[in-house]
Amino acid sequence: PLTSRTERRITTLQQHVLQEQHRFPGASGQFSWLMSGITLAAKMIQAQVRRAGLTDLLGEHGETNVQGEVQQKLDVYANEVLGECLSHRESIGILASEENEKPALMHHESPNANYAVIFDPLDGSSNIDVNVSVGTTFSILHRPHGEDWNNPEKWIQQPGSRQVAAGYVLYGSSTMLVYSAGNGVHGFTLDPTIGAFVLSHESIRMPEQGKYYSLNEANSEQFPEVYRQYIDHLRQGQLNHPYSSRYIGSMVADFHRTLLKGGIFLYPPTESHPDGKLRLLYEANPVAFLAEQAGGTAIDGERRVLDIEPEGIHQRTPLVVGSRVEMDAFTEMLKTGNSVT
Ligand code: P6P
Repeated sequence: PLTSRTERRITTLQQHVLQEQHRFPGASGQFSWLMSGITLAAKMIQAQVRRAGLTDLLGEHGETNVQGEVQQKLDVYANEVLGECLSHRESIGILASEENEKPALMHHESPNANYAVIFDPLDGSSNIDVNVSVGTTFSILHRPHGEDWNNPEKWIQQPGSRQVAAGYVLYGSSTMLVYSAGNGVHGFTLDPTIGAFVLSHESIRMPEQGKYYSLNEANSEQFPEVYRQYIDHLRQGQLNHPYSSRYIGSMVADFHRTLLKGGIFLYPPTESHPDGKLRLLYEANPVAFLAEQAGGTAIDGERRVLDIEPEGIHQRTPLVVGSRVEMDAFTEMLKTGNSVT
């Protein structure tokens, strides 16, 4: 065999997705071709995110930059890049984005366009101007049996349990793409020297328990009582050990830490947002899918996030997601109103 100069075997995302491909009945390369659209867009978006302060891509949409051009917000740019890269994937029939009111019906109404892709092109974009991590989320659904082109909403308004794959790109200290196609969660780090996403976190498992809780405590007065009780429980070290608070205000970054380190991330209902702030289809569903694939759980305060029957593309949901010990303790408190220890 060729003697390899690299210390370890390199698995690119493309290779990994091809290996996953066989799990999709009769998908004949459609899924991997679809995923290549997402990775291309991720590379293009990250190139701009890394240069945001230099290219007038910061700031509010509609301002004009020094050349008098209409200034593009980075998430408008990210939305266009994803739309451009994915609309050339004939396996995709429907695209839906946080940025667009309605789902886009792909122009090629080809019979084998069986996938719908829902994404938030740049989640947490209010953090860009202060150089804090942001992310792209994506959720992939299969066309419901018997559905045709007349009801694009039907393709995407399916419970998260029907996702065939989901994931996110985190533009952090490095650029990582984390995804699951229902066979575990796998993390890939972009190696800029070769321009490829390389497997760096294979089969990610959430630890049984972590040491961080993550939520916007400025809203505490507006939380339902049980949420306040629960956070006090953690804060007082009554769940086995003391906790630290970590809140970045970018869901992808807060969830990524929870996925790797365990702990719990919450966006509770508040008086101003009785259904919470996060969106079901392209924020809560992707992270809930990954959390469960990695051994954690995700609920909306009453039921499993992945069981929620969507009624609208942009509907919001409260989200509580994390590792087993924290989630069992929260669920117990919801049921009995008492702490478990
Ligand atoms: P708050 C970003 O705007 C976002 O949608 C999520 O990425 C993040 O978790 C949340 O909102 C932060 O909301 O109300 O704490 O600023």
